[in-house]
Formats: sequence, C-alpha cells, structure tokens
Amino acid sequence: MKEKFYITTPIYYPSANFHIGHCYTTIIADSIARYKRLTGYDVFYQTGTDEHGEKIEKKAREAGVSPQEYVDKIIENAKDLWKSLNISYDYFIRTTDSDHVRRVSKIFNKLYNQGDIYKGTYEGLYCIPCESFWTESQVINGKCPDCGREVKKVSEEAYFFRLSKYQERLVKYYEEHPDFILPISRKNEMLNNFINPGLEDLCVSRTSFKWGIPVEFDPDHVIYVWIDALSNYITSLGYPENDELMNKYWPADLHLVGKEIVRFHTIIWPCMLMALNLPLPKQVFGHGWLKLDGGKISKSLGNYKDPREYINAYGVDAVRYYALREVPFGSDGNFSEEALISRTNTDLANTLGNLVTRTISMSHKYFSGIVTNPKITEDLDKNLIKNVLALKDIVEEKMNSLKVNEAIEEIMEVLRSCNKYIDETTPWTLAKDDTKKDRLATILYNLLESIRICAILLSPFIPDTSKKILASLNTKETNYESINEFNTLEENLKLNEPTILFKRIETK
Ligand code: ME8
Repeated sequence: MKEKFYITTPIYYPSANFHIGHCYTTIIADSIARYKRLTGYDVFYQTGTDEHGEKIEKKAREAGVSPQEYVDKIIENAKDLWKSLNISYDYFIRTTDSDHVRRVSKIFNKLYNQGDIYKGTYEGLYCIPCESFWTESQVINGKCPDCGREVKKVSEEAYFFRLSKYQERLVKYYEEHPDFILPISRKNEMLNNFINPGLEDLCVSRTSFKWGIPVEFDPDHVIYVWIDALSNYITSLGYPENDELMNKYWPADLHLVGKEIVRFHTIIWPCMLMALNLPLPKQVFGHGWLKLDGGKISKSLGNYKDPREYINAYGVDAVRYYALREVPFGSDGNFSEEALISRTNTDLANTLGNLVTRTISMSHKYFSGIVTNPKITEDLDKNLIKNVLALKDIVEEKMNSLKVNEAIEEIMEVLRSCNKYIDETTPWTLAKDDTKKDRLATILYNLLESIRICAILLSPFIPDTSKKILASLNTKETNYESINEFNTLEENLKLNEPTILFKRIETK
C-alpha cells in the first residue's frame, strides 16, 4: 500500500481577488504535492477559502450584495486562477459548504459539552464606526488603528476555549517533536512571545455580526473565525461524522502557511486537537512574505496585478518557476516583473530551452531524429552520467527538508553542465567527419537521456514544460523508477520535431 501524504495551504479570505502572495503558497504546496505523487505517495492536497466573518460581511454590504453572493464570485475567480496555474489540489474546501458548517457545529457542541468551551465575558476596545474590536496593544493612543477615532471599552457575553488548560501538553509536544514548527526561529518566537508568558483562554464567539456559523444552543452568537477556519483541515476528511478519510489521511503531514498565521496553527490548532483527542499535525512550515517591488502587497490598497496577467504574458511555468526558485524558502522575498523576466530568460529560455531545442535539432539534422544507443564512451561522458544519476537523491534530500529552491537549482546545475558538454564535445565538428559518427551518436544519446531524467525531475515544478519535453522525446520511459538508470531511452526511438519551450523575453 502507498504511504499517504496530506498537505494543506491556508484557506484564504475571499475579501478580494487573490494576489501573487496567495499564489506563492499555493504553487509551493502544489510542487510538494506533485513531487510526493511522483515519488509514489498517496497524496491529499487541500486548499480552500475562509468565508465567514465581519470583514466579508462589511465588504458585501458595501458592494450591495449578500455575503454569499459576494464570496461566490471571488471563489469562481480563485478556482479559475488555480486552474491557470496548474494547481493540482485534490479538494477545495469552502467554510460555507454545508458539510463544513454542520461539522463545525458538532465540534463546537462537543467542546462545550465536555467543558472545554465555556461562557464568559469578553472585554475589549471597540471602534463603533469600524465595528471592530481591538486589544490594548493594538490601539494607538486610545484611538482606532484603522480610522483614528476614539475607541470605547465594551464588554459582551462570549464563549471561550480553555487554551490555558493545554499549555503544558503543548510545550511537551514541541519538545518531543523538534520538527513540528519550521523554520526553527518561528518555534522560538512562539515559545518566547506567546506560550512562556502564559496562554490565555481564547474568545471563540461573537454577537456583533451575523455572517458566521451560529452557536447551535445559543444562536445570538456566531462561532468566531479561527475555530471555524482551522477545523477545515478535518471537516474535509469527514470529522466528526465519518472516519474513512480521517483514518486514511489524518494527521496532516504538512500545513504550509505564511509566517503571520503560524501562531494559530501551532498554538490554537494543536490545543483544539488535543481537546478533541486527535493526533496533532506532523509539521507546520511558516514561510516568509513576498513583497511587491519592495513593498507590502495589500488587499485594501489593491496595489497588485491579477496574477493571470503574468501568466498570459510569460506563461504559467515562468510564473511557477519564478515563485519556486527566487526566494529561499522560509525567508522574505521580493516579487518584481523584471526579476521574473530575467529568471525566465536565463534559466528557462537559455539553460533549459536551448539545451532541449539544440539537442533535438541536432538529432534530426544528423540522424533524422532516430536515437541510436551509445558506443564510444569517454571520461567526459562518465562525469556527466554520474552527475545526472546523482540528481534523484539530491533532489529527494532537498525536497524532504523543503528546500524547494535548492532542489531546482541542483537540476539547473546539471542542465548547465549538459550545455557545457555540448560546447566541449562540439557535435557540429564531429558531424563533418564520417568516422566520428558513433561518437556523435553517443554524445547525442547522453544528452537526450540527461534531458529525459531532468524533465521527469522538473515535472513537479514546471509540469507543462516537462510534458512538452517528454512529448518531444517521444519516450515511454517517463515514470520515477525509470530515472534510476542511464541508458533507458528506447533504441531506435523516433524523436518528434523540436518545439520552442520558452522564447527569450525582450525588455524595452
Ligand atoms: O490568513 N507573501 O487568510 P489570508 C506570501 N483565512 N504569502 C502570502 C502573502 C504574501 N505577501 N499574502 C498572502 C488567512 N499570503 C486566514 C487563514 S487558515 C485556517 C486561515 C498567503 O487570505 C500566506 O500563505 O489573509 C498567508 O498565510 C495567507 O496567504 C493569508 O491568507
């Protein structure tokens, strides 16, 4: 039986259409999911949308539509974006799905019935015009951080989750599972800033807005977003109504999130799961933020382009490649169209595209596109073959430690060495001498075989391009096991005509 791998992205707020920051997480998760599928796992890749809450209610009111109508439109757009980016999710959860709503209600009732949720009084600072609650540390000189007006101390009845009860067990879990939170700096942040000072019980209901899942036994209250949102990772698997998928996929192997929501995933979520007596996720990875031309990407400022504009201009794999390659995973990074163009030109058009086109064109020119097996092998060849064969394990090691950009760079390095191999062996010179025909065939074979192996290893990252390359090679040897050995390319294979994979993008 295949080993399982359950990977998730955050469920994004559909308060506005998604931007390149949302694409960033979703593309990385997609490439990990695809890599795991390629290497033989039974993968469940989930993404979705977090649709309730005051902000969405307000946005819908401003737009003069119902909250449901408002989110439906954005979700349609989001699904279309994921399709354009070749996102291979297995499940798209919406927190307005009736299954999710019913299951969250059951989770809330269960926690209440067992005493983990209780009724108390919420005290906070409220900005009446903005209809927003703030904490002491958020307000600026007694004023609302959003609009600058006076805030008022208010108290309202609310339900609370006993987070404090789970503090010790949580710390113990961190200690016993050193890889639970990555990068390690984020774990220290959680301990120093939130856990060690003492966890406070968490307010989990509101009466100030309506757009949410009502508390069944007290319908003036709606369930406040984090209980609703975090539960998505298990309600999608049927919890608490159905065990089949839960038994198969839970606990999650990887929750991939942006660094600002690590806290919710590594404190609130594990405590909720402990209360429900469920195993905890194996790993939460908090990646850095993508800035846009050095500044914050802001939904409220709307200072960003629709990501489809980049896809239409440069191609889906250029965008995927750039998102995966540019930023060391875990650090903050910058997105700029100039850097996207430059990456596409150097890595995709020059290194990869040229290599594939040159090699296939030469095979057509010198051997009418027919592949012949290698005969004359030299040290130069042995070196190339050694590097190509080592790639599988190197990529595996990098992917297992989520160093996606380094995994890709290793493949690029081998592709660069293939280009160098062409320059060193100068096939066009050999072609002039009939006695060197066998040597020429060997060189082309080695190149084609290297390209085949690299194309398979690139398939999680740039799936369309990988498919195009393998289609040009016309080979049936495309599965993961086939890259364990060199010399797998079929004898007398007839190559298809070369295609241009990436055109060099000219800048003004
Ligand atoms: O927080 N750089 O939703 P959200 C990198 N609904 N990643 C970015 C990014 C950027 N500039 N901007 C957004 C929520 N992201 C909650 C989550 S989960 C149970 C509930 C990505 O729409 C990144 O993954 O604000 C970040 O954590 C997420 O989008 C926030 O999305």
